[in-house]
Amino acid sequence: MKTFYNPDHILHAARQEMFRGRMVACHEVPARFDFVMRELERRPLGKVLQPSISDIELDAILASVHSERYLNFLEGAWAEWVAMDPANVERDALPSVWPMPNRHGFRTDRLPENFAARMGAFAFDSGCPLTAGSWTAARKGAACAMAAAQDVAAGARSAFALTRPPGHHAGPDFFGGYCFLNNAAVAAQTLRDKGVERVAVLDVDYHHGNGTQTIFYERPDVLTISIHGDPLTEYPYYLGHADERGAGAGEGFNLNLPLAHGTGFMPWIRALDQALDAVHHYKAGALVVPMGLDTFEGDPISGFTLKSGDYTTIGRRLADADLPTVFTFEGGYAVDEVGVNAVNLLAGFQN
Ligand code: SP5
Ligand code: ZN
Repeated sequence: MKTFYNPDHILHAARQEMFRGRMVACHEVPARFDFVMRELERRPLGKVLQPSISDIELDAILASVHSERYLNFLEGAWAEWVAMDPANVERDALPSVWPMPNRHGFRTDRLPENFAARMGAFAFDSGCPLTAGSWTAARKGAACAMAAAQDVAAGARSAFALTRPPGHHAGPDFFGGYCFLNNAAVAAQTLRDKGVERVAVLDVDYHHGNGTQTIFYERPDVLTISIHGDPLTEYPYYLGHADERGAGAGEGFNLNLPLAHGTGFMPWIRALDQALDAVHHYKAGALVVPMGLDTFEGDPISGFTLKSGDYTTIGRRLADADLPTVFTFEGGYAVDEVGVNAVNLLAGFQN
C-alpha cells in the first residue's frame, strides 16, 4: 500500500494542554509521526509520497464534512488570537468558556466578538491547543486522507494517510481531542463522491470517534462504528454509548462498542469481529479505519492492554473483510512504540 504523508505536520507542535486544572505537556507530539515514518523505512509497505490535491478539490471536500462557518473560524483563528494580544504569539490558544446547551438548545446565530470566548462555540475541550500552524498542518493532512481515498477508489487495495494532528474527534463544526479536521470523514466522503454507495468507518482508536459519529449521524450512506473505552469513565465522556444508533435517515447506521477500562485483547478482538459482522451485513463497498494505537498496554493516557504483536492480528482480521481500505493515523501516545504498532497493523493487513 502507498503511504500519503504530510510533510507539514510539524507546523502543528503544541506546548501544553489543560488537564484537570493544570497545564501539562502535550501528548500529541511531532515525534509520533517520525517513529511511524522510521518504521515504514525499516519495513516498507510500498511507496511513501506526498499528496497532490488541488486547493479547489480540498476546499470542496472540507466543505462537505465541515460547516463553512467552522472552516472560516479555523482559518482565521490564529490571527484573531494574536490580534487580541501580541504576546499571544508565545501561547497556544485554548478555550475556557462554552455555550451551555439548555432545554431550548443554545444560540448559535450570535457569537461573541471576543475571540477567546468565541472559541468555545467551536470546541468541546480545553485539551486541544490551537497553534500558529494548526490550520495549515490540518489542511495538508486532510489532503493526505483525500489522496489515500482517491488511490483506493482508483483500484488500490489499501492506502495509508500518515498525518498529524489526528482527526476523528473533529466534528462538523467543532475541534477537540487534538483534532481539527476529520481526516477519516474526508476519506469516507471522497469514496462516496467517487461512486462507492456505502462506506463503513471502523474506528479502532481507544477514544470514541465522536467527531466522525456526529458528521454522519443522520446519514445511511456511511456506517460509523467505534470500539473504545466506555465513555462513563473514558474521554470524550459525553458521547460513545451503545444506545447511540443514528438518527433520522441514519437510524441504525451508527454502532458503538464501548469496553471497560482494563479490557485486554481477547474481548477487544471479539468486539472487532462484531464490528466486522456489521460491516458485512451493511454490504459496504469500502472501509475507512481511523487507526489509533492508544489501545496499547503502554499508552500513557489510555486503559486497554493490547500488546505490540496484537496489532498484526488486528491487521489480518481487517484484511479478511476483503474491502478496499483507507487507514488514517489517529491516536497513540506511547511514542517509542507507536511506529512499530502502526506498521504491525498495516503489515498484518497487507501480508
Ligand atoms: C486522537 C486522540 O487520541 N485524542 C485523545 C484526546 C485525549 N484528551 C484527554 C487527555 C487526557 C490527558 N491525561 C493526562 C494524564 C496524565 N497522567
Ligand atoms: Zn485516542
